[in-house]
Amino acid sequence: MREAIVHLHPAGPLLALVGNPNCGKTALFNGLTGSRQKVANYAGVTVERKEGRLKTAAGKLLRVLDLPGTYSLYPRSPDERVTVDVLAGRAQGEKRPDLVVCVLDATNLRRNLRLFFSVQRQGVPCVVALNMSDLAARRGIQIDTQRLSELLGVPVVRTVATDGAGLDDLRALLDKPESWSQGAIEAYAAAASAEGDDQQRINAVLRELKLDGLQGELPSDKVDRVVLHPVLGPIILAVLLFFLFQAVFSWAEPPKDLIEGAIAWLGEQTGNLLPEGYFRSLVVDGLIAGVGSVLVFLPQILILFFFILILEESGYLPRAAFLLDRIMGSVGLSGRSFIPLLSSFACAIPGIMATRSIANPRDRLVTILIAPLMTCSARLPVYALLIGAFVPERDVWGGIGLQGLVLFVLYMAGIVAAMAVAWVLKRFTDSGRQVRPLMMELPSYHWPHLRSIALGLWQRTEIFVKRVGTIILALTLLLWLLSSFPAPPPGATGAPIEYSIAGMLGRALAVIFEPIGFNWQISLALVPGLAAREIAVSALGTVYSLSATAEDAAQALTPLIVQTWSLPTAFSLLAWYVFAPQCLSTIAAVKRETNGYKIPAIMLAYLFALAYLASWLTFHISRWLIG
Ligand SMILES: Nc1nc2c(ncn2[C@@H]2O[C@H](COP(=O)(O)OP(=O)(O)OP(=O)(O)O)[C@@H](O)[C@H]2O)c(=O)[nH]1
Ligand SMILES: [Mg+2]
Repeated sequence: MREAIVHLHPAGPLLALVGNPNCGKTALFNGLTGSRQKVANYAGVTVERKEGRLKTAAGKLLRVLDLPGTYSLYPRSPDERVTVDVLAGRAQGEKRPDLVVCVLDATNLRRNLRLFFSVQRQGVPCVVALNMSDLAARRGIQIDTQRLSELLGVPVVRTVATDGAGLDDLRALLDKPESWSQGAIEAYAAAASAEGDDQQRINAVLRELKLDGLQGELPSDKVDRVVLHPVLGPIILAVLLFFLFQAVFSWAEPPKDLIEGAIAWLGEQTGNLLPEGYFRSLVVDGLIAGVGSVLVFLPQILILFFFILILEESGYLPRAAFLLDRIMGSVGLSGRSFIPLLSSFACAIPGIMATRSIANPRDRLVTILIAPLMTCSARLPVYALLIGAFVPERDVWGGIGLQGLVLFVLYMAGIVAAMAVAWVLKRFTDSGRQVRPLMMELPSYHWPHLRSIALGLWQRTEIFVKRVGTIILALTLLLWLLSSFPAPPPGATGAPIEYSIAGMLGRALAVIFEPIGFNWQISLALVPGLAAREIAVSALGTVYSLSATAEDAAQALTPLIVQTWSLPTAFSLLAWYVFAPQCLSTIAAVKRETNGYKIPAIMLAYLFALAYLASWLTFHISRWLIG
């Protein structure tokens, strides 16, 4: 065990952050390394190893690993395995850490110390970051860090990861390897002791620190009596979600109008400035009409994320998982799947990654298969465009807008379909019938920090604008190219696009999509939409801008589709977007997570079949109803 004593190599030692889920490891990691990894108030946010760099007070460079949280060194889920493997030096392409910063939640030492002793027994040098010390202090929990350090045999630093308190002390500690190696020697002695003795040691530590009598009601318990109430709880959840969808439409209106106006003005000015020709068409029809039509939806996306961020930070999400556990149980899932599914509202890919915290392999697979049915934020521009164009802006009842209601229904359609698919899958798998009680930690409620919400929204804006500026721009321009060439023969009538490659492709595809009510422009727009769903909007922007014959070329997209599409066509396209696997990166993520082509192939097939069926039904039923 002598080799456990650390030598600082100039190449840079490796430091790993280890601790229970939700104790603040990632917040600490971000503070130490200046990274911006995701932090949220529920267990299982970090599901893979993340690396960063840190400079100590003396200027030494260290590599730092942020790891998924774990309760013990006996992994039950894929994410916990990552941490255990790194600690044991089994992780691929990674040496065993030279130092572990064991992050302990000061408000819950009893449970957190259990992991600490297991880590110490591994013989890796250890220091303790006593995090959440602000919350502990507020609850009257006073911990004598000096005494704790003596009892554990390792240095203890008090930290508040969210505001950076204690980080300097921690950095200073990293320059003194002689102080942490002491822990390793003690750990050697302790290694002889059995696992079963840990409980006694924990009790002894808590007794010494006079923390053993600590119990009593927490502020969170009071809130939970209302939020987890069997009747009130689900009502609060429903109201919350409903309010969210209303807000997406009503709050977004002013900024959306502003952006729309700016883009229209830009198109007009540029159109007047540039001489007639291909270049003007590229800029006005491709760039401004295409890309601009997606950019308009930024406010709505930000409002959605504003709500998601607040839900994540407050600690409400695991509560919602508990409320829905019964319902999810009836379709063979547990509340465990709730957070991965909710994350899929942002994007299916992080949602699919989040399933790594699900211990049961069958549950994990079913959750992966239904995650794409959750309405991701890339669908929002498509939904918002169609709703804005075809659903009148009026109140249904007492301030509830029809547009928000339709959006709510679309989200619900995805959720209901996901539950139905899970239920069908349950019929085919035996283990789906087992009852698995939900064991999930309820974190204490936190007030969301305004700063981290603002930062989160800023990150979202960056992601969106980057998407618009790269993939959406590139594909829109490609589509413009395909739509403009070859040029129509001299003396041809009609819009030039009809003679182009894109025009021909669109008409060929329309054969497949005609039965569900799509015209050739829509069929064409679906193709680049496979790379990113929103591209369908910019593609329609470009295609329609080019299809417009004479003077009305600079018109916005909405009035154009209102004039040319029937209501059943619009509804059918909405139904298509609820189900269709219009996203290649999701398929790639599923392949990665399931190690093969089988599951992604099954997923593609069932989603396409569902989409076609749903659109066909929607188209024909609404045509029959409308007449
Ligand atoms: N008040 C307070 N909140 C904190 C502190 N450290 C972290 N938090 C909050 O605690 C929650 C959990 O923080 P994370 O950094 O995501 O926790 P984690 O240990 O990485 O969690 P997993 O990745 O799920 O294992 C977030 O809401 C943070 O904002 C702290 O010292 N004080
Ligand atoms: Mg984390």
